[in-house]
Amino acid sequence: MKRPKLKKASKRLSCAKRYKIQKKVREHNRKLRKEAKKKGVGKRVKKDPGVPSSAPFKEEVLREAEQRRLQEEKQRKRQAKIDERAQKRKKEKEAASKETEPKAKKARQVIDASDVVIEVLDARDPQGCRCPQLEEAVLQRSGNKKLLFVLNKIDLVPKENVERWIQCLQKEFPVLAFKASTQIQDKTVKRRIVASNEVLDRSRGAACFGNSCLTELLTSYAAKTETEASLRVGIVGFPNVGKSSLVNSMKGILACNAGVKRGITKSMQEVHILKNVKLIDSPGVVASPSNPPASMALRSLQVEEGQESVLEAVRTLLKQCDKTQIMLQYNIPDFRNSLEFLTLFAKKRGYLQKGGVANTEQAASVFLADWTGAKLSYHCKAPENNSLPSYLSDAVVAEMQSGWDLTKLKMGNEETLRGVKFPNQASSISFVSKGPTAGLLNVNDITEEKPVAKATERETVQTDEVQFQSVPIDINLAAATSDDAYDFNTDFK
Ligand SMILES: Nc1nc2c(ncn2[C@@H]2O[C@H](COP(=O)(O)OP(=O)(O)OP(=O)(O)O)[C@@H](O)[C@H]2O)c(=O)[nH]1
Ligand SMILES: [Mg+2]
Repeated sequence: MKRPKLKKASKRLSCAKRYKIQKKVREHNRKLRKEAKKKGVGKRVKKDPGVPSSAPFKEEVLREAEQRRLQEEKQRKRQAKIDERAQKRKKEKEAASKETEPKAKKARQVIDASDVVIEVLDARDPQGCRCPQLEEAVLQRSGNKKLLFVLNKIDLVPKENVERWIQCLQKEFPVLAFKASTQIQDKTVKRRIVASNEVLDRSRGAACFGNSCLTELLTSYAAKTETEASLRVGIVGFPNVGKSSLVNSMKGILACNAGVKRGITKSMQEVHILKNVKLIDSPGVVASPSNPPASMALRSLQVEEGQESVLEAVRTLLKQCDKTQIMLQYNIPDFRNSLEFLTLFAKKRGYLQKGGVANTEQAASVFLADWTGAKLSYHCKAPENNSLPSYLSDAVVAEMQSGWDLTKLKMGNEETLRGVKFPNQASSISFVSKGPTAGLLNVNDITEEKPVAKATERETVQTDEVQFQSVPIDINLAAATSDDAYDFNTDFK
């Protein structure tokens, strides 16, 4: 209000207005405090009073405090690094599970990166582990690449069978018999496991055979190549044939992750085994969906990726073998179909769900793991006179055999066969191989082959059913329960 005779109006407020403003400010501050409390912002941290100058041992106390601070900082940094690495691993895992195309590419990458390609074959079904596309790709690549077969897991096959397979396969490529060590657990300490060491060899799995022969072969080949760079040896093959175990056995330490689960190796990994030789471990070759269901059950990652039920895979496998041998191997009574087999197997092993119901899914996973893992002994008959595949000619065979010290290889194989403890024929299941398994090496194959594959697969399933069943039926075993009404006699003759 402007008073007369004065230039400026007074700034004085009326008391009511002043009190009103003060009240508003109080309310506002209270609101801020309340919000801060809600967010968890605590009270102001008390200032460190420090060490008074008059305190005795002031220097020591300060030094101790400084050390504690440094230690805490170190701990924080370490934790941050661990978190960062975990995050990175998680991202890589997610990326690997998403990408399907590069998986097919990786086999080609390994071939391109190698001077020598080792195709690892499971001795229980060597023909089934061969991938014609991969072999052809090696032969087509420039640079005089060599292909070598390694017959792994020979300890799970009768001796005569291994010998026959070596004779059969060496008509095409040089073959080396191998038994990888399945008990290398140490990532740092190199502990060569010697076969004659009775203490270590008690469990059979620890010993490794064929590694010295392979080392000698590769070193002598590396010496012949006259290049300064080390010899690159690509290890390829279908999942679970023992590629990583072979690398570990050659190195003597756990250099690559290996295990019963299929598809453990997700990327290429280089491992120096000698000064001039390095091995390249690789993920398993992707099996084409056009393969017969039995080959897919053993070689593909369909079950792991959830594209096929384990029960269906077991059903397919059981059809390929003799029922009596399965009964003897698993020590279970007669069964009429795969579901009954799995129920008996689950009860025998104690795989039970709530209420004592047999967990057939778990039983099926264990059964499948037996067939590709390190335990079950089964074998396929080697063909008497096998003709060369279309991509091989006598000249190519001679070229592939040249450069290797074949007498040394023969002697090495004989020594390996003398050392390994083989199962006898009677305790090994005889299995009917479905022949070489087609693999996907090109990204284009995946998109091109899928529709055709589906049709072929259906056809194959149908022919299987005609062969093994009196009436073709379509049973979804995954959904079947114990009281599902279907003809039990249709599965087995
Ligand atoms: N009994 C026996 N088991 C073996 C032998 N070699 C490998 N295994 C087992 O076979 C399983 C598969 O071995 P891996 O070395 O992981 O096979 P991989 O080919 O690298 O498999 P992916 O990385 O999934 O492609 C493991 O359980 C090994 O213990 C062998 O010579 N004898
Ligand atoms: Mg591996």
